[in-house]
Amino acid sequence: MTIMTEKNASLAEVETDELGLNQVVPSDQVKPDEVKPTTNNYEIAHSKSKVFYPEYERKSDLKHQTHYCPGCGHGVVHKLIAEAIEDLGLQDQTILVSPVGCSVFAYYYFDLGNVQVAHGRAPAAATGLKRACPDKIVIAYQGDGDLAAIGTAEIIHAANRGEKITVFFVNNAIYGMTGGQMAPTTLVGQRSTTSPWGRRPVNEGFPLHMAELLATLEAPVYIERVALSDNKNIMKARRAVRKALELQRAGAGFTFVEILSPCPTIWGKDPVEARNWVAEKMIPAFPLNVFRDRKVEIPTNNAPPHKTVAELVEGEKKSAVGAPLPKHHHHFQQLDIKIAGFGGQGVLLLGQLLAAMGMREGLEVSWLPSYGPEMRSGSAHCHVCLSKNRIGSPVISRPQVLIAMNEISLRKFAPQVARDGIIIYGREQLPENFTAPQAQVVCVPASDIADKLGSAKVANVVMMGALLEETECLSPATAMNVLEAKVKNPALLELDRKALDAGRAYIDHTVAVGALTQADGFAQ
Ligand SMILES: Cc1ncc(C[n+]2csc(CCOP(=O)(O)OP(=O)(O)O)c2C)c(N)n1
Ligand code: SF4
Repeated sequence: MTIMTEKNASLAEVETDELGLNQVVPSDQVKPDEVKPTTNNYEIAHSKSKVFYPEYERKSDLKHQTHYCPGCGHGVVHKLIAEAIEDLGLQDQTILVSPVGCSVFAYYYFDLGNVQVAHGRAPAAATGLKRACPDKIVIAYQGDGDLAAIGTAEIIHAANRGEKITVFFVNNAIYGMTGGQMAPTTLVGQRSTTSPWGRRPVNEGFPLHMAELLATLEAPVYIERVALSDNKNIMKARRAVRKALELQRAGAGFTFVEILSPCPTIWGKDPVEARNWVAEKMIPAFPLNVFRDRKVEIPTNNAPPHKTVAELVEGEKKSAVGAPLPKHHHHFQQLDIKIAGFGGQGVLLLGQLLAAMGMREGLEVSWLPSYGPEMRSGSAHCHVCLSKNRIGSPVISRPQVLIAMNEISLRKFAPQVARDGIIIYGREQLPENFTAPQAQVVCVPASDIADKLGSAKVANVVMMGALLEETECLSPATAMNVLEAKVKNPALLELDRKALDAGRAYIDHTVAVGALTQADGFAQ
């Protein structure tokens, strides 16, 4: 299709895709045999936005078509968003979070930073993106099933926190992608596959009015409902989309545009009938309105001080002990440690202490706990990463070191330990029939040692001493430094000091004289 207005672009050509979006082939690229005679003195007035990819790679034979049905509102909304981004010059700084639903493939069309997230989670993902990259324009694009059903919590809390994101909410009153189940926005009396009798408030409740609901919150700065029912309303929708993005660019808070949108396929209508249905049925049920348009003053006097973790730890380190720590040589790029036992054995605390020590020694660290519902005597374990580089994931599936405080943990996690890894087991002897051929095993009767020192509670610190001596991963001086910062009771601190020394000494002396499964302290 070629759209021209009178001026001088005589030979440029425009190809149309299903969005009603047109791709311009500039006149200098039109091959001679493609040139069709046209009226001279015309210029192109309407073309496909540069914010769309020139070709869509989802399917090789549909490079100029989207997957949307003819007359679908998603195509129109895509066009409005793309043109607004282009006109505002935001293409290089915009991140689009696409949902689950018919618009799940938005990232095949928009040439932006693209993130596709799990059903309903777009506002949560957008929150993380915007907070991590405050200079970016972050858009969450969602359908009504996605936003108002599975994602109800995410949208309400993102709006309530006043996240500086823009949400475009495409309300077509139905679950489109999955074949027409009832959505929270399905109209009273509207039939769907899951309400074939028509929605009855007595059974399915009333439709959710998300714009009105969010407008009860303090934080949002802009909330408007628009409709794709006719050209006039589409122009209003165009303005609303632009306004939301402009507000975000200006640093304002949460902006939300609900767009009443046709779904001809599921509604069983042709595109024109579907548009009319938006006008005749949807707008009376979901009145068009600007529900919020004001800058909200959010008190900042109680905002927490912005300090990095390193700055906070540095402060704590200075106040804990006067002398600077000696520099410890780390012989690893990354050390993955799993610590497991019963709740109450100090398993999680031991992990926290190691992470705090790693931070003090300038390492990247992570600590991830995992425990059952019981506070005491249930099983508990934690994952600790100590690394010279940024840590990709705190989840450890192949630990290099396992600290097992009881037999259950030993049997459960020993098979996970990496080849040539180390298992430190908190008993004097290994249980019968236990083997871990890929790893070295060291037995340390931590509870007995702790008991002799005066408190079974410090068994975890005994294990820490054993770990430090066996692996030399962190410095004992740092361990004491961290304990001094944490333990305020001098008697308990003294006990911890003894426990740390006892764990180290056990590895140094007792293991060497054969108190373990074999003379050098290592199992077969
Ligand atoms: C966790 C999860 N639950 C359910 C689904 C199935 N599912 C996919 S899309 C969809 C509904 C989408 O409807 P809507 O958000 O209104 O978008 P539309 O397709 O109408 O644009 C559902 C329930 C899923 N993919 N993931
Ligand atoms: S099913 Fe409805 S929402 Fe999905 S692409 Fe088709 S018209 Fe659009």
